[in-house]
Amino acid sequence: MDLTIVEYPDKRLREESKEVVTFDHKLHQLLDAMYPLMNNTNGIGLAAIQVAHPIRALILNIPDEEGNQPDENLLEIINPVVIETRGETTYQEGCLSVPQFYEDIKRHEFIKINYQDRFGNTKILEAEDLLAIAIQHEMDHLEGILFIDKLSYTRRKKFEKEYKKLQKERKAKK
Ligand code: Y12
Ligand code: CO
Repeated sequence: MDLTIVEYPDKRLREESKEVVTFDHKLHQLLDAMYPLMNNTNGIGLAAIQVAHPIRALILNIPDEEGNQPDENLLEIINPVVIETRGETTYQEGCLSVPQFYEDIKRHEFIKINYQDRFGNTKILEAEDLLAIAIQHEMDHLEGILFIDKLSYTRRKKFEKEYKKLQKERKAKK
């Protein structure tokens, strides 16, 4: 399966992702194709909508203390629902759909979710720190929300100007 990352300001990123009801080979094929794309771009999280599949599925691979991302750390999260949150934390986030831009974003420090795995089995996950942040970032994608939507008015204005310039430079390089 050939996948490419949809980049801001593409309107497809603004769609609300649909619940996954069929846990079949097609879903597994999509998840399997998302991994290499995420790994090859140094990503730690990717939602299906970022590869033009607006379904409630996301993958994560949080680096360990040495900065490695072994396959054992891979997480597939389907149809997640938040059941508990606690605390507040700020982290400099980036997104594969908004290349070359990073900004401090406030999130919950702890999150407990209910979700399904690729076979439709229900699971519960308690997460803190970077994993909790990544889950919240990716779950926002399922609602068509990007981390840049959380910037102040002035910061967003500055971002739009800088991003347009970057896009022009990237186009010229191609
Ligand atoms: C903390 C903060 C954000 C998340 C969401 C997942 N975000 C990512 O995985 C971002 C990856 C990323 C990778 C980049 O590197 C390449 O594309 C090679 C990158 O750099 C450029 O765009 C040049 C930007 C973002 C989880 C946890
Ligand atoms: Co993102």
